[in-house]
Amino acid sequence: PDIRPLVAGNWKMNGLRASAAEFGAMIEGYDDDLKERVDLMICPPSTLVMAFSQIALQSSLSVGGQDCHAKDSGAHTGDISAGMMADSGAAAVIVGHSERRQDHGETDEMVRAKAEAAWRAGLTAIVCVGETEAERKDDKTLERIGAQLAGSIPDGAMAARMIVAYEPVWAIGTGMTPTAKDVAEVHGFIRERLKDRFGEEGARTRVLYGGSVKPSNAVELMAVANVDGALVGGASLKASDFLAIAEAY
Ligand code: G2H
Repeated sequence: PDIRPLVAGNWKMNGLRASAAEFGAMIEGYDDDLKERVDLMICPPSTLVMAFSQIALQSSLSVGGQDCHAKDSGAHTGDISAGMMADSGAAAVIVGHSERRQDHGETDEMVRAKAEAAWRAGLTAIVCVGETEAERKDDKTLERIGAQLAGSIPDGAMAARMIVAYEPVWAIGTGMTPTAKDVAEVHGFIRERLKDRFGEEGARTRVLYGGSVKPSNAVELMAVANVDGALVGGASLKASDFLAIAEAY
């Protein structure tokens, strides 16, 4: 099936109001042609979701959160629910990013509960999976990804509400990227697993590649079979780089 590509920027813990405004001014005028070809999304820190949802009104950008709590409300100091993300203007939320899995001990089960919370709030869940360097060296990549997909994606996933991001942990923020052949192998595997479990919905679910995507490697990575876009970290902070990556489409 024809899948519309998505280039999503993950700002991680970067950006103040001034950077959002600057980014917004740059993105406002982006090429109508580009809008025709690719969807753009920014996932800023929670403090900037509202600011970005204003920017989104002026451009055809959409906005995502970087994480949400698994519960809808309650005594969880410092946490943010999926409903709050939606209320602030987000259309999607990243769950299970390897930095959350590592820094906050998030398990597949927790990620799955967060994805379910995202759906309850009407958000698209962007579920991240990826192997560590040790797992790749041990030839455990597909085994690991298979387990993460099975454990982190809730039953009943539909293409409209679900995005998978493959982010090899060793490629995140390191400047290293897997070869096109390795990306093709993992994305092909993810596609098969999604089809086995969700049928036609799985065939149409977007599978993004993430990990050191930049303007200089975007064309090669985005051309790989079953790569339906990118989740871009560092290079999404600068609007010109972010747009240059989207131009791969
Ligand atoms: C991977 C990616 C964005 P970067 O985490 O999610 O970050 O592009 O900086 O490697």
